[in-house]
Amino acid sequence: MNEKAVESLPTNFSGFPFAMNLVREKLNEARRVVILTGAGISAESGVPTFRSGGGASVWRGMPFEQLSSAEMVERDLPLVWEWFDYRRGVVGDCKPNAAHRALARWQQSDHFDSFTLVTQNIDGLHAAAGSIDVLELHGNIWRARCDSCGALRDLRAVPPRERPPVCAVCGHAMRPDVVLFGENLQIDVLQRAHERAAECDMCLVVGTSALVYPAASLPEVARAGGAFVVEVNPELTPLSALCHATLRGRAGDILPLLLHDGELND
Ligand code: BV8
Ligand code: ZN
Repeated sequence: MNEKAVESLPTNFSGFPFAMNLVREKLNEARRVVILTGAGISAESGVPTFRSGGGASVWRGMPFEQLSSAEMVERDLPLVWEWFDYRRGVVGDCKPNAAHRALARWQQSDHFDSFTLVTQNIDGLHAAAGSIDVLELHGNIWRARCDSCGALRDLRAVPPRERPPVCAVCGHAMRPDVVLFGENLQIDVLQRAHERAAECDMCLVVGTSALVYPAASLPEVARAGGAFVVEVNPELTPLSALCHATLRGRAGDILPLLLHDGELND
């Protein structure tokens, strides 16, 4: 399929088989790839999503945006720890699915000159699938952080009753190492994601409702930089209209089919 034919496509073509072949073609030609994932990529692992009825949206009668907020850390740190201990209990037995594994294989295949995986997820499943250098925009549910000296602790090494965990360096009460609503993202992580998005030639957006900023601005940056932008999601999102192609389906079904090299697929 030649470039002209692709450029003449309506900007948001989602006729499935055609779109799949087009995306496969573009992905195999791509040299600098950025992948942005959200809760949807972990849905098939059993991790509840937030907004697509996945069950992570309300707990003890409070919406998750209120529980996962800077204000709640100030107001009731013990409750924030209970909320994240509950979430860790849910995520603890979840394993990477075929979508996580496909992305890890793409990275290991060295098929691309540059491959950047950016995730909004805090479940750690990309690393568990073998992905490395994952840009975790919103932190990681398996770590505690000290807001006074910046020290980190792996929560798998902290006794469950030690709540809040105590900083081993300065003795301060620690909080989850997760970016909460109303908190800034780690600037170096966000900057790296932004730079890669601006210079990529293909951006794949997988399993996000594209409502949370600044994460949701990355595909916009990629598009403005001339990248071919693709969405993988069973539902339409505010991002869909900006994409060159939307693959309406589940990440675990679609991602393993996208990269030609047979041995890469699940
Ligand atoms: C910031 C960690 C600057 C916590 C998360 C008022 C005050 C302060 C800030 C704001 C404000 N109003 C707006 C803002 C900005 C705010 C924001 O964007 N709010 C939104 C809701 C409007 N952003 C922030 O606060 C950010 N910081 O702006 O700093 C600042 C500082 C001070 C004051 C002002 C500004 C920080 C945002 C980070 C918040 N932390 N997570 C936790 O996990 O508890 S965000 C949270 O939402 C998760 O990380 C999650 O990943 C993320 C996005 O959700 P999704 O991943 O998209 O998940 P969702 O359930 O929504 O969608 C799932 C999708 O998957 C669906 O589309 C579904 O169709 C699809 N799907 C389902 N199954 C599958 C599938 N797809 C593929 N395959 C499948 N099988
Ligand atoms: Zn400390």
